[in-house]
Amino acid sequence: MSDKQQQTTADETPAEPGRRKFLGSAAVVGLAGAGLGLAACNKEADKAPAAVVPGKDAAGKTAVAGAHASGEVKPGQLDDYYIMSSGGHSGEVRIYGAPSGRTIKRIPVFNIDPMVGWGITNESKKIIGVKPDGNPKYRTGDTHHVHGSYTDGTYDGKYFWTNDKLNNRLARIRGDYMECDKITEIPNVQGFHGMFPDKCDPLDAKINHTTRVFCGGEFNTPFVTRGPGVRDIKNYASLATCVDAETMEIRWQLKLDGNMDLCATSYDGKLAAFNQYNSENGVILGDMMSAERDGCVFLNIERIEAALKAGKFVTLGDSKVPVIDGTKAANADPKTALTCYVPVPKNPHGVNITPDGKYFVCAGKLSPTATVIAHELVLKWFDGGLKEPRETVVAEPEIGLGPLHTGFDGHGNAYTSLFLDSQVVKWNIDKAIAQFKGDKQAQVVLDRIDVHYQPGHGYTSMGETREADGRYFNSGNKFSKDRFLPVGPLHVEAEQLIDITGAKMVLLHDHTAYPEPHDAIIVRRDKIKTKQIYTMDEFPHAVKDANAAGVERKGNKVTVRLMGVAPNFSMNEFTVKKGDEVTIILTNHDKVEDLAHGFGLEQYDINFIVNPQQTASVTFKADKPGMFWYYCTHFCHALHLEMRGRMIVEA
Ligand code: CUK
Ligand code: CUA
Ligand code: CA
Repeated sequence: MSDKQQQTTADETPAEPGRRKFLGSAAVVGLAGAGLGLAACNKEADKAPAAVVPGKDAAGKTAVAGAHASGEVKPGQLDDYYIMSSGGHSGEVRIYGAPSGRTIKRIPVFNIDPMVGWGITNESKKIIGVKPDGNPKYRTGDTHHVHGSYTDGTYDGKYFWTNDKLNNRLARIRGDYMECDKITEIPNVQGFHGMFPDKCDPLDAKINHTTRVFCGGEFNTPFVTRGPGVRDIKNYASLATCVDAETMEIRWQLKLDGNMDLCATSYDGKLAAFNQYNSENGVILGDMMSAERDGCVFLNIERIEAALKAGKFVTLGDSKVPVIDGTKAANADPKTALTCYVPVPKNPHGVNITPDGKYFVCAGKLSPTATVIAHELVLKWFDGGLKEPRETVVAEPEIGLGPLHTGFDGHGNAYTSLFLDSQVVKWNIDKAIAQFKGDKQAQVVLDRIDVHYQPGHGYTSMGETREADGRYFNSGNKFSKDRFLPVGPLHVEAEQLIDITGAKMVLLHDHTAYPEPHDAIIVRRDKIKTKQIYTMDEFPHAVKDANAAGVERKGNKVTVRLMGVAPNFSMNEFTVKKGDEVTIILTNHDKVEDLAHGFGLEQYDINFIVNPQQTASVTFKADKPGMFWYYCTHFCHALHLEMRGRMIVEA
């Protein structure tokens, strides 16, 4: 960060007179703070990064400003972290490296991707679902959140999930191949937005890993599906959905007052929290903003599961999913309530839990505050030990304008994105609690940094786990004007990586993201163990050898079994008849890492790849007579261009 920028931060203080003051004090703290200050960071940055265990410094201690502290990853060096990022209305999930910001992978999920053949191959269509005409049931999606599976309160690298706000689906990505393996459509909801896996099972102390994924319905939706009733908002409600992490089947839905936006789960498995901005149940903006307070609703998982077991549910329309009543009216008695509605200021956005599991932080959006709710007090309310849900609030500091999402460093500090201020604010949770109790001297806000511009999500390295390490905060900014070369009307998004190891935040670099990511997680690289080569046996239809390869006809159904070995397909030519339904099955026999083959079929709109030892297939109608080249689309060999053959379609 330049001094000029520092200066700008300090000078732009119209909204908050105290800002100038604390910045002055923060500088002192920075100098006094055990070598963690700005100067120390910069010194580290000048050194060539040493080879270290991710998250540790060279001596094996938890890294402060260790390898790659400057944000530079030199050629040939690997990043320390994976950023698993949503792709917004591109419908995909992306993987970036941190600290470099390099894009390492794009994982097609709800979109169609010709590069890998997602939505084109039979295997991917089976996951997406198809219409009667054989085309994918949906072509588009809108991913906002990516969260990983947990064991012992930290990532186990097994699965990652993402939501589709547009067509209301939950998708799972396998951590070993980093590919989508299951998609579940959620009935009865619209605007499936917040999503979070649980971290252990409150019903079984032995289960310390993720078994459920909670999904929020942001838009209030009619409970009647036909007739004039669909206009009457009295029929509207929102549902939270619980999906089984392993089978990806829906376990239950819970009817709630207001709506559900983002989600966070407790480390003990007992609670799932959703912030609500539309407690008014409005359908126009003015109505949604009319109340001074909305809420953060807590789900008592143990009691909901018990209600399910006791058969206390209904079903809706054609759906067989059990719907349990979690509305306020039905849950007035805390001792039996399934839900606790905690009032928080105006249209909150975002709820996050601290790495020690003690507090939920719900940001204000239209209020300049963040509300801190104590986990143990929510449980106390459920035990009948508190009069009002609001008594669970232990702090509500003013932190800046348009607070949205909060990350944590594992040292008691929170980092909240301020959309309107175009800043990230660092504040201390214990100090906020002290201030709430009446300590007027408590210095809650510790630092601010300008970001460019208007941040949405921000998240810290390992910040959603017990292993939050306080190294990086990535700010996902929604606007990037003047930050990159102009490329016409559509602007790329500006992601900014911030070093949070010191008392003051330091901007390391900007990197770009194709529109438009929302949430992401930063996962230490040792948590993820991928496989670079498939096993041929994973594919029951693999074309294993020359005996299995060839053309098989059954009536007008023709199956063409091909093997790919660089730089050859096992057949240079095959013949079918016009009107045949042709299935092409291609197995990549190369075992070399990074050696993929592609299959493009001229004028038939077919395009997919097979990674080493993978099998994929496509089915199409041979409706055009003539000769059509098929060729390898993925550069595999010096003779890659020669890797091709002819499909003859006889009239
Ligand atoms: S939401 Cu986009 S910035 Cu969909 Cu998580 Cu807050
Ligand atoms: Cu095979 Cu290019
Ligand atoms: Ca509201």
